[in-house]
Amino acid sequence: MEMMGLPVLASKHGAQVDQLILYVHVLMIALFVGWSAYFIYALWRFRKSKNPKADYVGTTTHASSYIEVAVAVVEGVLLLGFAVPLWAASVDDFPDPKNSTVIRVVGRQFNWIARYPGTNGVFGKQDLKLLSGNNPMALVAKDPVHKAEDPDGADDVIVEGTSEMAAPVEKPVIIHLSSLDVIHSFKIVPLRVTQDANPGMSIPFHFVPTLTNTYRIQCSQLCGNGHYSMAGTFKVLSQPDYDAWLKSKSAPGSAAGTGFE
Ligand SMILES: [Cu+2]
Repeated sequence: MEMMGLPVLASKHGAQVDQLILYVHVLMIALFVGWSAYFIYALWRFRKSKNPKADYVGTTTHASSYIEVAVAVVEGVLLLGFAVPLWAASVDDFPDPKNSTVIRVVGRQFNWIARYPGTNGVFGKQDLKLLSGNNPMALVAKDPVHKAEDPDGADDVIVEGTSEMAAPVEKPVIIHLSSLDVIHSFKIVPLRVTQDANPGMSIPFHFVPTLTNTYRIQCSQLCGNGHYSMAGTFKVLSQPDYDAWLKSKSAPGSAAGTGFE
């Protein structure tokens, strides 16, 4: 893949994505070279000096039909043999949430908010009526009046304002993605993930990060005049580093706590 100049690959399914990109490029190169050669041949073969009078019968060979069929077969193989299985695995074969890092992510103009279920592993309840600037996740447990109704949400970790997220390496990550305002798109190139964030919808997607590093989250839908600044960081850490990271975000007085109490 290095010859294609693709960015570093840091997720399990990403190899299949890169493979498909390579195959599609090989087909496109073959078509480009083939059609270009035919174009030049036609310019020479049907030049005016040798063909002063138009031939109304034209060519009688079926070579072009066979080539068209061959191209369609190759395209069919790419679609049915590679693209569809990859897509099916992305939308159907979800890892067990119990063995995954589950994150709820909300995009808004112009940053990302992330919520982790906290030490009990259970996400707190949400109630749209409680949505406000101070409670962008509409959490029951973060509302001063209703907080006693949902003890599960009390330990939820919310990272807001820094667009920072993290997950342990070699463990599946499931992200439930939504938006507070317009359509955004959550993209991390080295992890080969891109998913639109739609207001009113929660869309899950999954991946397994394979390389510890800090990656850039970018918004890949033009979502307003601050779109360029809608970047975040996604840290892939060792399990102990991740545990420490999550703890630092849940500590009182950390960035995660601001605006709710
Ligand atoms: Cu955006």
